[in-house]
Amino acid sequence: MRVFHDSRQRLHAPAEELHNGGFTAYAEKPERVDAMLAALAATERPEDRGLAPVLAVHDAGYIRFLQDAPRLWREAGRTGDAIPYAFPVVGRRPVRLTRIDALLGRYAFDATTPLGSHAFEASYWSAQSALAAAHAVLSGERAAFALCRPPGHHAGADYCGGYCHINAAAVAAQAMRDAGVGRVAVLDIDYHHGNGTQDIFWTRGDVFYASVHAGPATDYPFYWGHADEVGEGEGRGATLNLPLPRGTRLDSFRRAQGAALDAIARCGAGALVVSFGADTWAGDPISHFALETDDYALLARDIAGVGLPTAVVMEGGYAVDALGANVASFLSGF
Ligand code: Q9C
Ligand code: ZN
Repeated sequence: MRVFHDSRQRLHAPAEELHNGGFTAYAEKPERVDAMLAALAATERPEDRGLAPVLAVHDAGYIRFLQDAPRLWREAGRTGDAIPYAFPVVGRRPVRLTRIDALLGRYAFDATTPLGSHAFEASYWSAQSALAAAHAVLSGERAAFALCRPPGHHAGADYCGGYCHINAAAVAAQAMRDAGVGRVAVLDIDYHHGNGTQDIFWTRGDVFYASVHAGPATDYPFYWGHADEVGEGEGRGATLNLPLPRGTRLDSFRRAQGAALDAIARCGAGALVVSFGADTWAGDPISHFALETDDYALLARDIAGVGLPTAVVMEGGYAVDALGANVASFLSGF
């Protein structure tokens, strides 16, 4: 399978994150890339398709913020990574502020996504890798893998969060639409709900979003991913959420994914984007499912059975020592 990755994706390396009330080492670290590269055959560098495909799903003011934030942070006299701490919560009127802390609160939905000076660059190339995989399958590959990192599925049109800045899966799905695929499906099987992807396509009927994830009553991102979220307007019925309890193993995960695949097969999609997270693995340090390495090959075979051209986009997975084997197992199923 063709694998796309750019070494600039490695540059983003925040020192610490706010986790359960204290600062801990950043889980979404560049060593994740090394672990995946070591387990995969040769990779290709993506072509640079520019900002236009990114701006097709993201707000221009938000993208400018991602580019400017590290400089504004330094100009405010700060060192280290920019971290938001005050948010314009429900009911606050939109005000045009320029203070870095106000911008951070406006364009982030959590405080676990530090913006180091390379966040934009790394995420830009992560999105280019996803675009390359999308174009590879549009040109006839049955499946292609974008070794994305930073991940993307928590990033919405105008917000970052959950280690994500640019939503690579959404950029890829939109690129497929713009290349003439009438309907695109996104299957999200990261441990966490992909709130950003869901939000981006919430009112649209042309991109079907289905997610299998840890129930938001116990797990991040809490405010999205409940079973009754089905989309709105033209997008009503084009969002499917299948939350599962902590401790979930292969049998019930596979059943839920099967329900998502049935819906995808019925929706008339001409191409598929898979947001793949290996944080469903039993030993993941921040997650609570119980999948085993061999399970991923089986899950991938079920996905391949739908018969759609498929761009696989990497999302989470934080057990670095097992990450290569888990990704290789998943890709072997296609
Ligand atoms: N105490 C992805 O897998 N932190 N993002 C949760 C739990 C955020 C995960 C805190 C986890 C984000 C792409
Ligand atoms: Zn995740």
